[in-house]
Amino acid sequence: MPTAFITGITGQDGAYLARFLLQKGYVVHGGMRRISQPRLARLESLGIARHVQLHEFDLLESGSILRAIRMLQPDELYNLAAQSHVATSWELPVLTAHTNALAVVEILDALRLFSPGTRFYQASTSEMFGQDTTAPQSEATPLRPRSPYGAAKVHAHHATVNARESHGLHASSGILFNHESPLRGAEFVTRKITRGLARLARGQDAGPVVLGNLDARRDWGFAGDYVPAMWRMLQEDAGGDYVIATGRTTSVREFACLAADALGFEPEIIGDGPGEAAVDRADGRCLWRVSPALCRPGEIDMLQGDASRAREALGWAPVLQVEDLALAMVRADYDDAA
Ligand code: NDP
Ligand code: GDR
Repeated sequence: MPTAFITGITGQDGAYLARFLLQKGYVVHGGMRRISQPRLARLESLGIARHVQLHEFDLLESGSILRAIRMLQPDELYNLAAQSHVATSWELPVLTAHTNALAVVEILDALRLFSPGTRFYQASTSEMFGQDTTAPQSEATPLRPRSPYGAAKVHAHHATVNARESHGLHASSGILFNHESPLRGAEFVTRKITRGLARLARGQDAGPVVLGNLDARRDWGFAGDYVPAMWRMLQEDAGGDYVIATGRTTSVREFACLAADALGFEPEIIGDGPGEAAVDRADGRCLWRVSPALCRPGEIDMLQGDASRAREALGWAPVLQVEDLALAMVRADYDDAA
């Protein structure tokens, strides 16, 4: 049976990828960092916590990386672990650079020395493109990151490409645009919206959802559609770089309206700029409002991906559209809020 090692297995993508690989017959190992209370909720919600082999692992500890690679020598290694919250990266730029860039260099070096036959996947991101790019963005679009998070991911992306070109490693960089699900971390904007509005719909005294830049546009897909693309990259004869995206772009405001509609609210936008809010036409309740404190020091106005290469070379295409995604997320949060 093929073996895979997933860093970040406790995260959104780690959980979906682990389930996908188990269904394909893999022995799945996962790296989990030591915290006061193990975070197995996502693996448990997919019913797979007891089917994966978990190892104590931290990207900030070189020995941990070396030990995992030497011991397991997996057929495939998916590096999904990261400090993944863009806004936090301005607060914790050094930790972000170490976790998202230097640790990847360490993984690649350990693979070169101790397990050169392992196929490697790096979780790259549309944040690498930054502002003022052409749209839609493809593998050929220049990288101009606009956050410490994006800059660290660019370093890791180039390290992955170099490992492939200099050392012949089977190393791929998946440039994934935003992808969400009911397992999305609560601090990311889609889940913040669906959770907050679901609580309001349940009549809980939750108050409006407080948001930052409502004009930002993102290409939002479903995480469950995106993890098979990671696997497909590693089944190719050689590593490569692939954009994974839906090709559609939606503003934060439009996503909030989709989620509100799905819950039976009738949102009406009032005010503008920092004074913008949305109220429910039915009962005048405030659904969301803006707080300038949540706007970022550097924003990317618009991301929209061109996944033509993945479609042609990997036969990959997304299934869920943003409307289905918003509906699935509010349904799950509405049930949770019961
Ligand atoms: P999550 O935030 O849900 O998961 C991140 C994972 O990384 C968690 O398992 C977390 O562990 C782990 N982790 C963080 N720091 C360390 C560390 N020092 N050592 C070991 N593990 C660590 O992210 P996603 O699942 O959404 O994203 C997966 C990857 O894809 C990330 O690299 C992200 O940057 C990238 N990406 C995500 C996109 C998206 O839209 N979701 C789009 C493009 C790229 P713990 O549970 O202990 O916190
Ligand atoms: P992003 O996702 O930064 O694109 O990174 P996030 O959901 O955090 O923000 C998306 C857009 O929404 C705007 N926004 C808010 N964001 C948050 N988190 N909270 C708010 O209240 C809020 N209000 C408005 C943001 O300014 C931004 O424009 C995600 C992560 O998964 C990364 O790891 C990944 O690399 C990229 O997607 C692609």
